[in-house]
Amino acid sequence: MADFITLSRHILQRARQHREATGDFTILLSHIATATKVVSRQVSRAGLINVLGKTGETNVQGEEVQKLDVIANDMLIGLLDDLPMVAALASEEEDDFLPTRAGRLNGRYLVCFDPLDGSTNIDVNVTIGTIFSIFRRPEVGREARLQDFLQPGSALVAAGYAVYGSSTMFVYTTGQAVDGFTLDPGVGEYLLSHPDMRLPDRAKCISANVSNRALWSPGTRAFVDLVTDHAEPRYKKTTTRYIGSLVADFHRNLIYGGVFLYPADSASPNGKLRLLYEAQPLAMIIEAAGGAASDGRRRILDLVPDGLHTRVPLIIGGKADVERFEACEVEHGGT
Ligand code: AHM
Ligand code: MG
Repeated sequence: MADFITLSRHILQRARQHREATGDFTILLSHIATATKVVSRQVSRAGLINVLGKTGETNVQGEEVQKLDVIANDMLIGLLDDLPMVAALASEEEDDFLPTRAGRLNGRYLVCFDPLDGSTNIDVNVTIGTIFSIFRRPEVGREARLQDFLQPGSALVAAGYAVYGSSTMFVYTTGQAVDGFTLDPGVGEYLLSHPDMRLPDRAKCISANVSNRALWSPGTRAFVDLVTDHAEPRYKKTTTRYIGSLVADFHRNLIYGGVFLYPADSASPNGKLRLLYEAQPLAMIIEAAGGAASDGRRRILDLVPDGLHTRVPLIIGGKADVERFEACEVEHGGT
């Protein structure tokens, strides 16, 4: 254990190897990681927060009982607001972006996050997570503008997530490799446990909400049928797994191999998931791990959001599977 690698040490090593050689970037990532540790602790007490919440509007300390996604959002904003290298934040929980207190004029970075992904699973003790991404902003010396956030995912400097499951893990990439860390609650540190995560080239899992089947395009139905019919060698042993927390479904598929889809459908022609907070960061990670991400026709990382909360269809996982999905849409018809 003498030479275990903590997340901070790892970030520093990676930052030295690549473009982001400043201490600023290391401090920023470390703060995001710290925020996820605090959220992890709150998540592990979720049942107690609910119990206390039911007894009244205030807890034993006399504080207002907040929903966990609000707590996570406030935690990230609170920790990042004080960093001079961060100019502004965009959160899935906020209507507008938030210039920071310390870095609004001269901060070089913009941070986007989904503070607690998988909100419907919070109250039932099922894995949830936090997703984040970091952009460099085009110009410093002025307050951030909406336009600064509307960049393609290919411009991301880093992306990652924390997943609050049987253990808490932190996974991130700066584009070259994807590394995973497990939180040792005794030490209070993320320790490197999954170095250089590569997506296995096998389709062990397919993840989709099949209750939307009637709304899917003929192409989406054809793809899901061909996978679950198990006729082709690649899909002989594929199994269906759907948690309903994107970050948890994604994490499992990254380790086992597979494809996740939340496609366009007749009720939601733009899909459900958000380009800025969910699709872009996970697309950066999957590509760095050897996989692919598409909206059904185009590479996710090439898409430019037209607003902070732009939604996008997402097909993400093995390259062969994402290409197959796209081919099915062409052959059988898209939305
Ligand atoms: P959230 O960010 O509010 O939690 O919503 C996004 C979630 C994803 O985590 C998940 O993949 C999807 O919504 C599940 O949607 P559905 O319940 O329609 O299957
Ligand atoms: Mg989400």
